[in-house]
Amino acid sequence: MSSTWIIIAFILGFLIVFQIAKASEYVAILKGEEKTRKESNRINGFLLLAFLVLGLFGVWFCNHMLKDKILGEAASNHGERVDTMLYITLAITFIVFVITQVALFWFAYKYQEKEGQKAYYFPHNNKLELIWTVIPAITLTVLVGFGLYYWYEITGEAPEDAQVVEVTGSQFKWEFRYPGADGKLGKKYYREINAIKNNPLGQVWTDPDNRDDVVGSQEMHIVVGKPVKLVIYVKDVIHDVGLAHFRLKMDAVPGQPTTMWFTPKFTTREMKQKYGEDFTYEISCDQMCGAGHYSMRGTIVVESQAEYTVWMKKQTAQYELAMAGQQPDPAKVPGASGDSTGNKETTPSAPGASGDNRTTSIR
Ligand SMILES: [Cu+2]
Repeated sequence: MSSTWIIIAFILGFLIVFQIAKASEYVAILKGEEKTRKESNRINGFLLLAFLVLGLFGVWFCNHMLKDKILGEAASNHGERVDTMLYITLAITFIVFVITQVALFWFAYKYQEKEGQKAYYFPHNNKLELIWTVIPAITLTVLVGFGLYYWYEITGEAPEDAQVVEVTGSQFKWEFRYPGADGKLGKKYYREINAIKNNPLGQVWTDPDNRDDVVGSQEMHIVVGKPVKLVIYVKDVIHDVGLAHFRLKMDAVPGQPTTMWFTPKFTTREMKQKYGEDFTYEISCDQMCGAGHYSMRGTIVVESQAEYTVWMKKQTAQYELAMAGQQPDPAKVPGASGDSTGNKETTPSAPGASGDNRTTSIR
């Protein structure tokens, strides 16, 4: 019903505009074309001026209304720099915006057609060309230079003591893997991926480094003030790890792991104190990846080292879950005891596989 009314309103509107245009055409004929043109020039000049004033007011008003709606303080060291770059870019573009818009609309008003006023013929000026080419070129080079510097820092080598978290995206969820006490992530092979056998990431169980790796879904735990290196994988299409509060974003590309690192500055609790109890650090998918793209939201818990250690102690290595679930064939799984006493502990035979002890805290 409402669409019928909208169509009727459109038709009426069109008829009114059409009639007004026709009427002004008759008026023009009656008054004389030149006089009408001058009058319409004057009106347009004033309208342009009004548009300038209203437009600038609108810009101010939008910024004023929306300034509390943006994400708040950046919650990582890299984020601070990204924000600084953003504010510098905004300041520069704002100055250029105001100068060009005022000049555009003010000139259109001031130099409208007038009796006895002739346009000045000004075809070329090398000096002006040089100024408005060189100044933007230098400014953009500096901005891009800073951007590249920060980009290479974010995607470059993480500090030695960085916590490593592997992030794997798939339609439509995030999975996280943490190295156990050995600090090493075990090998993966895509053909090993088997959700029923409790191996969602395709860990290769013969690799001893896998024995203590912890796998979680939808919630990532990291430590405040400690660098985190994300190693990003996907199982299907291109996704994108979006960490808006940390001002970071990285494509997750099939067949090509990507990395980035950052240091979280505030715990989730501190952010809740600042921005209200419903604050959540969010990991979103920033790449349209299918019908359920919108639901690909995970959370990040930033906590103290002590809290993280307690949390990590409560986790069970994926290896243990997988072995418990599938009643492994002792002949195939090295060191698997396969007994039915409920004791899920395995005694891996491979050398260097002693990092199985879940009570040992992660660095
Ligand atoms: Cu996605």
